[in-house]
Amino acid sequence: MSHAVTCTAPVNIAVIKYWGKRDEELILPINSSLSGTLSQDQLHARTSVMARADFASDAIWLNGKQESIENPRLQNCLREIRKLAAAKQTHQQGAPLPTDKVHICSVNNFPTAAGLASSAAGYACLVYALAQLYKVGDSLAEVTKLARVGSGSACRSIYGGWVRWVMGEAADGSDSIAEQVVDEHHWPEIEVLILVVSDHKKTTSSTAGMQTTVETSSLVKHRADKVVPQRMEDIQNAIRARDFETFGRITMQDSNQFHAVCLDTYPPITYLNDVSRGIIDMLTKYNAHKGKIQAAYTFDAGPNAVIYLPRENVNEVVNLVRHFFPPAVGAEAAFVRGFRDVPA
Ligand code: 2P0
Repeated sequence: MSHAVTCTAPVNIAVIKYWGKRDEELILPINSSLSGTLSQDQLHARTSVMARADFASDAIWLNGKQESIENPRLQNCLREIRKLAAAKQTHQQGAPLPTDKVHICSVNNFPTAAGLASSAAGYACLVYALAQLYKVGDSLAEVTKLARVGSGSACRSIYGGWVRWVMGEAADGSDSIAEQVVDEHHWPEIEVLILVVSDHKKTTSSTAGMQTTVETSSLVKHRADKVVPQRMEDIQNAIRARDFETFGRITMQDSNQFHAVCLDTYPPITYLNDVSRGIIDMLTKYNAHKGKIQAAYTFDAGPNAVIYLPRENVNEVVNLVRHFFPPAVGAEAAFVRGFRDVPA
């Protein structure tokens, strides 16, 4: 007998960035973080999982190509889910046995390693699908913990709307979970514009980059201990109050500090390029010209810009981008999207 589940999960884009772990194995961060989950209409991972007693071994295909199932992060997810399945007192009706082998097929509909949070959507989708398959993860909080051990930022893609990942204090990671701050209906005027500057694979992976940062940067300690806690409070209040001025300022400041921390790392990490810096300049001048913040940029571990902005400013900003950064220059207004519901 075979059991199969297919899910999709969206990308999330942090406005308070996660950068640095206190525990590499359990993926426990040195600071809390907060993100908006995008609509899954355009940027998503789609994962199918199938378990059968007669499969010879576990196997995984990513974007149509078979990859090693021995990836330690993947093994951690599979082991934790099977442990939960085995711990259920009675075998769950309609679920495979924990000993059945599983085949996993996952496809991203966007560049996989260009700093567009592909691992977040990928692991959120994988873990959600496996939890459905094995009928474990009784609460979404539990599922966020399972997603976290695949990739830290994945825990935030389990919810729609605005989501915080609470760093937690426990050494076993039991309180390091994602929680929804407000759902996707709370601030429907906000849109997300993604400017694809490059779809090449990034030069320094987030995992390796943040490890070097924790080992060498003094700025990151200051950031984690002294800056982020207050910013987490302030941005949640701004989101709840739909205060775009405060939200936008903190978003841009936190992106700037994350990239300053990258430069404070030794050897330094550079994710932004000249086009990224040009986009920062353009939006800084646009906001100054308007006399208040009308659009807020943020950059992850790559040169691509993500712009949060009220819908009424989308056309104006898209026209500015087209004027100053035509495709030949390197940026393209690729996606305009809002928020979404939980994985489906
Ligand atoms: C974030 N990033 O909060 C930040 C901003 C990149 C810059 O989460 O090692 O791929 O798998 O836990 O989750 C990228 O880190 O790293 C990331 P792992 P992950 O979205």
